[in-house]
Amino acid sequence: MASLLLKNGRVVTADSDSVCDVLIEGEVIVALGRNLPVPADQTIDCTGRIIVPGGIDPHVHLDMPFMGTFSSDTHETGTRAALHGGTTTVIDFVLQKQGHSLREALTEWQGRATGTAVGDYSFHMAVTDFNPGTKEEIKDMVAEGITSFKTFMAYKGALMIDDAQMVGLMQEVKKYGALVTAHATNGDMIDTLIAQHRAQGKLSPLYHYLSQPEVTESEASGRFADIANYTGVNAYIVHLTCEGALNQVRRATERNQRVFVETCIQYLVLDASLYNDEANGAKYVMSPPLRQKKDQETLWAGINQGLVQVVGTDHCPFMLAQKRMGKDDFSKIPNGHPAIEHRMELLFSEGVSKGRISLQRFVEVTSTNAAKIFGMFPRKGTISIGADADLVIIDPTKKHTISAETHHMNVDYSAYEGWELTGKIDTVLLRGQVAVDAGETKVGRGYGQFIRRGVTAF
Ligand code: DUC
Ligand code: ZN
Ligand code: ZN
Ligand code: ZN
Repeated sequence: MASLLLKNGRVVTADSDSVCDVLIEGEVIVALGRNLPVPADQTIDCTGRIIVPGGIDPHVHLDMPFMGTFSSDTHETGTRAALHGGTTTVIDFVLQKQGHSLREALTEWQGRATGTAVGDYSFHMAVTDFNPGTKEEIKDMVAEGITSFKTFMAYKGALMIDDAQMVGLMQEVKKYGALVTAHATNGDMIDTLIAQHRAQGKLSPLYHYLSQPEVTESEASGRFADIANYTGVNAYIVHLTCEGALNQVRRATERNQRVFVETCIQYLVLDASLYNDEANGAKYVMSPPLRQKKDQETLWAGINQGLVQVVGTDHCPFMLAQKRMGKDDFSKIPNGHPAIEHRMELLFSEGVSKGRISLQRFVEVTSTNAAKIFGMFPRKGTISIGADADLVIIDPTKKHTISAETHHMNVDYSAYEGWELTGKIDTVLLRGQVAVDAGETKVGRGYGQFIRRGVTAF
């Protein structure tokens, strides 16, 4: 079996931080320690560099049918771009079609990802039509290693479920110790505001933002937490963006409930002033929309308070030509923004390098917490003997600039064009293989494996 030795790096996990060597045999880590006296087939000198667990992005939409088109990254291009940014595992969303079974949807998504993904992947099952047939299928999905069930409280007519379905789904999912996640925004209220703005001829991207005020998210977040508390199911709010919503989670903790919270990198570093630029606003049309500076401060604080456990991306890229579908009407702009490649470097630069979060928090929110919440720990999410050798080697002082000219995502703009970052990912290992080195991809189409998950152990 091929062996690989990482010499003398600063190895950081959620609960340790020390300079040591990491020995890998085949796909897994077999030894950790100072000056390991082993001859290996290959050695990488990591002196002066940081080694963290491979990133896990639990919120990506690859090749997803949405708003009359498909997100532009496939499982191949999206997972390859993820690897370039240190994310070795992604969790993508399978969407049940209303009136159809979960199994049908899963088969369709397996057809897209199997043999094409470059990085490791798993699936959440988005339940868009909870009926007696779906209820029977929950157990079946858990047996497939799909242990998280996504709900949309918005996008009525396509994805949204109502509260009656939410209660039923939670009661069923709880039986298996699995997790219910939510896009927690009030779909009826948003649809009303969209209709009002359109009727008034208010059609620019700014009105996307103004159709989803903070209350639409805080109300739904509170409602989701309340129903989850009643049913006792493990609950997780995806892409939480704002102070009002986080305060609903804070309120839930006062009755000793735990609601997991994910935010996404864009909500930490971008704000709603971008919607004032009519020409470029569509690039930032996503749901929920970007918020205010005060919300960014709330989210950074939430990370440090342990209330926000995960930083994902909601990666859902669309080409500029797709974004132009909504050039005369914000409600027709496909919602989503590209970030799968830059989540870790952006968080490292804006968070760790700028002193907002510690390196260990960085590891927790980019990898370890997602591994625990989504049932992949300790195979994924840490650096320990027996774990998959998914490792990221970072030069903490190297500077580089983000550009669509050099990124690997299949999208013709960058939401972060020209941003200069401090800290660069030099090398990425996935299951013991050098997957990316010095900007080159070293593993091919189909290297990525489906990761069968267990239940939450956090
Ligand atoms: N929000 C987005 O911006 N895109 C995909 C789905 C979603 O909820
Ligand atoms: Zn069918
Ligand atoms: Zn969403
Ligand atoms: Zn999403």
